[in-house]
This record gives sequence, structure tokens and C-alpha cells, in this order.
Amino acid sequence: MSKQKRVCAIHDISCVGRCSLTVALPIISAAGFDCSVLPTAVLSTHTGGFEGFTYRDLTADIEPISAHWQGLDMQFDAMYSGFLGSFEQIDLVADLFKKFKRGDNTLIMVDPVMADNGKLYAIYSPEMAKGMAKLCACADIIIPNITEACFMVDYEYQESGYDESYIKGLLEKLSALGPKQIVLTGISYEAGKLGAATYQNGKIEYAFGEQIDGYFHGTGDVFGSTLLSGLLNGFSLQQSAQIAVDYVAECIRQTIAAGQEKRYGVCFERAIPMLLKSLKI
Ligand code: PXL
Repeated sequence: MSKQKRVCAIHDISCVGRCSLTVALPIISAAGFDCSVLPTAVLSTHTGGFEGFTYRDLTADIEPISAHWQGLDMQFDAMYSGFLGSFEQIDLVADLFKKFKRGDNTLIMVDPVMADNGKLYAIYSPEMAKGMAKLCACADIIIPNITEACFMVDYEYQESGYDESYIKGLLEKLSALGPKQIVLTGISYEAGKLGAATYQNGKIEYAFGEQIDGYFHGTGDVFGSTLLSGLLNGFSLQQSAQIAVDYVAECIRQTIAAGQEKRYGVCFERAIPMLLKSLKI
């Protein structure tokens, strides 16, 4: 039996409404990895669709947690950051990456969670985009959606009707930030098909699946956790993106079949058997 890989997942805990850590932890664990967590904030619900949520910012905890882990000589095979609790956390997370990255033995994946559908999330200001671009420069792999990508590199946002040269231009600008691998999500060139573009060594590949109407909360986090699980299980970037696209589509189908309200996130639990099959576990 090979040694079990350890992931450090750096996201908020939204107590209700499956996203961030309540998605990353179960998916990465189901995929066979030891998933350590660094919570960036605790919210009673996520911010997309619930009124009056509580918000506890955990910025002050990051350095003490990091110091303790350094004392324990903690080692991670991957570090995966998502929703950050404050602007200040950008530098703190960048510093954490520097402290724990062991060359090629630690894969740093950044999801610059901050925007969707052409708009920044209400809690973030435009300076967050500049900060996230800086954090992406510390990553081996970044996984923005088109909106986040456009905000980070000042590219004109087009909701639809774009072509492959638009996406190529955006990927090239993202690549100039520094990451070796990019997965750009939310791409659709034809009705009924939605997926992601992968980029490495100047080569673009695609992973498409069924496009299902509607906005389903937390799917970016399901996608990122699955993509990372694919990569750590030895699949290529394109294969991992395809596994993640297909799993997200199945989670959405399960959510619709269950008659589940979209703001509570997708019923990813019911599709875990399919995920394990795709990952050949
Ligand atoms: O899934 C992204 C995300 C994570 N965490 C919180 C959010 C969102 C998106 O809205 O509100 C708290």
C-alpha cells in the first residue's frame, strides 16, 4: 500500500448550504486522501441566497495555526485555497504556501473565489481581484471561472457568444500571471454543452459535459475538489477536468431529481459512487 497523500484545504465553513469546506472535505476524503483543513471564516450560511448570515473572520488564526504546524513539521502533498475571509488573508495564504511548499512534492492549487456571472460577490471590492491575481502567481494550478479570470487580468467579460480565440487570449493572460497549469471553468461554445478549458505548456484542451439550466450553488467547489482528487490520483489535467465536469453534471441531475432547493447546494453525496468509479478507486 502506498503512503496516503495529505491535502490542506483552505476555505470557509459555511455551516448551511453545501460549498467550500463542507464540500471539499468529504470529496477529497472519499477520493482517498487525508484532508486537513484551515478554515478562513465561519458563516451561518454561504452568501449566495440567504439573508442575515453571520460572519466570523478567522484571519487572526492563520499565523498561529501555521506556526503550530511548522513546529509539528507538517507536510502536505497539496494545498488548495478557495474562499478567503478577508483581503489580508491573501498575503497570509501566500506566506503559508511559501512555508509549506516542498518543491514539486507539494501541488499548490488556487481557486480565486470572488465572482461569477460578470459580478464580484457583494462582500468583495475590486482590490480583491488584484490580490487574488497575486495569489495565483504563487500557484502551480489555478481554476478561475471566466468572470474571475477577467477581473484578474483586466479582460473584457463576455457572457456568451465568444469564440476559441477569446478563450485563448484569456488563458494566455492568465498564464502570464505565473501558474504552469490553468483550468478555466464555465465555458460554452454551443447550446447544451458546458465545460472547462485546460492550459499547459501553451496547449489548450477541453472537457465538456451536459449543460443544465439554472445556477447551482457550490458547484465550483465540487469541481475544484474533484479536479484535485483526479490529479492526485495520477490523471492528466484534461482527464481530471473531464472527471470533474461529469461529476458536477451528475450532482446537478441528482439535485433536480431530489427536488432540492438550489441554494442548499448540490446533492453531491448521492453521486459519490460515480465519482469513485471515475477515479478508479
Ligand atoms: O462556493 C463559493 C463560496 C464559498 N464560500 C462562501 C460563498 C461562496 C459563494 O457565494 O458565499 C461563503
